[in-house]
Amino acid sequence: MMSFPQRPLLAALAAAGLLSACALLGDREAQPESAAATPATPAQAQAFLAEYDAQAREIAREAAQAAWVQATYITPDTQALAAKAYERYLAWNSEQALAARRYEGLPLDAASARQLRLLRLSNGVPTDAEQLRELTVLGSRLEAAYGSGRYCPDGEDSCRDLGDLEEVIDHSRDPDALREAWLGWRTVSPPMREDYGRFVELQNVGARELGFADAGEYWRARYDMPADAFADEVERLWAQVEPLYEALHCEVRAQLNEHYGDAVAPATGPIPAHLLGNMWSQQWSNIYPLVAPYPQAQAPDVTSALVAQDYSAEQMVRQAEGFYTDLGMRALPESFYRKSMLVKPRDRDVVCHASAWDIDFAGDVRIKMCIKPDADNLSTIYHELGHIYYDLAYNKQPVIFQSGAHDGFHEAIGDTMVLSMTPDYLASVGLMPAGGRPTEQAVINTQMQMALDKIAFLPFGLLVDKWRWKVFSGEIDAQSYNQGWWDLRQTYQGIAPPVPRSELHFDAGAKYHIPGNTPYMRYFLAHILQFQFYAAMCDAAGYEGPLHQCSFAGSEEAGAKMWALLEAGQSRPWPETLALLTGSPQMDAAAVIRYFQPLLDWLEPRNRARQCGW
Ligand code: X8Z
Ligand code: ZN
Repeated sequence: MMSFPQRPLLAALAAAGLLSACALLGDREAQPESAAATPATPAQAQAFLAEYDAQAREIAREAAQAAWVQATYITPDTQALAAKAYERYLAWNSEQALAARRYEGLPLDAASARQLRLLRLSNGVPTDAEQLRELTVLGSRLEAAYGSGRYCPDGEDSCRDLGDLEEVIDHSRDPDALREAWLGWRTVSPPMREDYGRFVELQNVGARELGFADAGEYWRARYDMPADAFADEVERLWAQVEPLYEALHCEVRAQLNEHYGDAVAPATGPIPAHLLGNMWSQQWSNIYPLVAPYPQAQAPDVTSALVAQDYSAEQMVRQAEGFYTDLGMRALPESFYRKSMLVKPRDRDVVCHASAWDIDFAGDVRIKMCIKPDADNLSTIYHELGHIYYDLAYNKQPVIFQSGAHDGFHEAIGDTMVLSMTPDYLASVGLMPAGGRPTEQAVINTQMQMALDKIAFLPFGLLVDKWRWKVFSGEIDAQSYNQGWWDLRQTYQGIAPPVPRSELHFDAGAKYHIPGNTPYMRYFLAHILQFQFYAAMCDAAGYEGPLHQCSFAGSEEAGAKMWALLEAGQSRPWPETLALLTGSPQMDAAAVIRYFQPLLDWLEPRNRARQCGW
């Protein structure tokens, strides 16, 4: 739903609610009786939208507040309250979406017509009150089950939560400990499996009421183009970057084989999923020391710098805020620091998965994180502040337009800033020793570090919703969730589970966005878009030189161009908004390839002697 695009339950129960632009639904759906009966006027349509806007601010704020309390204090009571508030919001929004049909086809200004179209598509949930209640209760329960998940091998005292298990996966090199942590976290999800199946059915009911075949088609229809065209668009982008991933996979597999030996990390075939330094094998920078191209040469080590300087969570957030204000953006509201949750409370369960919240469409913005002092967390803070600055920038828009141009834009903003954190920039803020011109070896090291996050992520970003689309359509049925999941993991990522898995498991459910019901293709798109944004901001900053060495930090020209994109929100079809910043209405991975060219040139001769692929 619209006020908290990063707020998963709310965001996605309504299949991202008002976030989305519409596909061509009109001719598929019968007009309600009343539409023909009472002709309406454009003035009435505008009055309707104004009234919708005023009421939405009230009712959505209430739901957001309840959801915030649930996520930062998980109890059966807060779960019930959040589900109830959300149910109220959805029921109200359904009524509004229905009422809006009365104004279709009127000669309206473009902005009003677009708002009506977006409103109509905003509620992919069942209209039946009992089904709606069931849906919100399930959503709330799944989210809470994930947030309070624990692995308890030997009774209460032995329990370890996700943060504890990630400490092992992220940093240990002991294959047995890695395997145990990997399997341990996956004991949390099997109990969700049944709830999830029902949750899928109910989302399909809602999507079908809107005229879609299933909820997957509904999700794909939110990109200002027909659902099928969007699926093709994703394939086109994946084809552009697939060779980069294969080259990285080949190098990483060889290095892991060298480190762990054939018995743990085979030289051919898929890579065992527990060895990649991440609970979901989605970003691999934690294993950089195992794959460093030139171990003797320099490489950014932000984690050590943060630890050595004893950075607090708030200092890390203020460091990131400084990046945005140096681009000419305003300081965060005072309430941001007062109301955000930056560290994990000791005395209660919370959803630690990082998120950004816009509570009231008017400046009550917050982030929720369990910050640890390391490089990954600093990047995630930049990411979350990207959401927050987007929220602040489009505050002047009507509520319905207070969303990303599409959801991939929202996910790309903060990451664009991270690309600008070059060794020079890091040195300027004291997070790396100052050095002169980087050596060629240091450049390759830095590229490898970046690729382990950005390139490694691409197939994962793609497959999560490939799985969900198949689940929604029934191509993967409730008896083959796990088989379907690992088929995709192997096909796209070239990874395999450390031990055989079965349908007693529910490994997709061990990834937050599945129980949290947050669409995931947005992150794949963001990983392409952020390079386009970065290249455009480098241009705006007047930078000339190889793309990977550009930092637009401190450039108000670059900041102003980004701000124009942010301010527009979802007020126009995304290709227009994209063109505002980049000059082109098309998503395109050419900038990804340009950025990583030095690494690709380095990998090519190394991989030539190997048998790549799996
Ligand atoms: O969920 C997130 C953000 C919040 S929108 C922390 N991300 C994805 C993930 O963690 O799986 C950012 C990268 C991908
Ligand atoms: Zn995000």
